[in-house]
Amino acid sequence: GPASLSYAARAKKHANVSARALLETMELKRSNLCVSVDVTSKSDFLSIVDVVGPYICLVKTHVDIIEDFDHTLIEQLRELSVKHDFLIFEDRKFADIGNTVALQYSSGVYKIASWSHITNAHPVPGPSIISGLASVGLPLGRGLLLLAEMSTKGSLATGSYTEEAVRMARAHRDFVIGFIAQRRMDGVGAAPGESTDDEDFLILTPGVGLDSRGDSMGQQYRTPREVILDSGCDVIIVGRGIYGKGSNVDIQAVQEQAERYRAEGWAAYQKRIKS
Ligand code: 6AU
Repeated sequence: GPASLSYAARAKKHANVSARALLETMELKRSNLCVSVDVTSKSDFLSIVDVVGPYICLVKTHVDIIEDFDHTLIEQLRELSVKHDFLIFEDRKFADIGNTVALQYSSGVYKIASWSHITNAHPVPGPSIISGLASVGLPLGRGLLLLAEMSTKGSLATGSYTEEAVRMARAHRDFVIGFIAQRRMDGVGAAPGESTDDEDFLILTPGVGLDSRGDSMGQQYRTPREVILDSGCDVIIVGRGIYGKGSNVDIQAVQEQAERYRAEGWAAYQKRIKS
């Protein structure tokens, strides 16, 4: 399956512009690290993105937590994405009817579709959430991830819910490029005899930490090696493990942690494709 192929080989097989660009960037920068920059001030956000930029393939944002948000933030984020060559993933977790999510994606204060290469959605409303978002994102070359599983204790996204999410994605492979999940989804939920050999969904995995096994609010962490080598996932998403927990950002420490997670994630990938 795709887990044994190089990111470069997989890039060639992807029709979606954003999936291809992500895989090419991963290969070029030797990085399967996505940093989740969940801070509330514009200046902290931009200084973290600038310092982790060289080590990442993707920046994940929650723009709606930034207190002093304005459109210069997006302009500066785009400049940094060109300077350091990474893609942008707004972690919006859409979860409404098609018409509403199309408006939330295209309009409002954030106009997410105009700057975010990748976004994500909960499959809970059914296939109409994909067609609603695709009506906005596909003409712009954007890609969507479905939340097939979650990293939190007691998650309801398991079993037949996860299988149904994968079936929904399979029916919309032009726009759905993969999943937020904890393991590979190759063949999950396939009918008996149904061939899924040609599918290659990207697995982006949060809940990654080297120095902690969880937080006090239900988050659970695994190491890059457990995620990439043992579970066959493609991208590690790391937030507090890199930017820290206190209110003051130590920019030197942020750089060191980004380097450390990049190296761990890449070593696990190299081990995987060689085995
Ligand atoms: O590394 P952390 O725990 O500081 O941050 C993890 C990030 C947060 C969450 O909103 C997000 O990953 N996340 C997601 C995503 C990416 O969709 C899903 C999930 O199951 N767990 C999770 O933590 O920004």
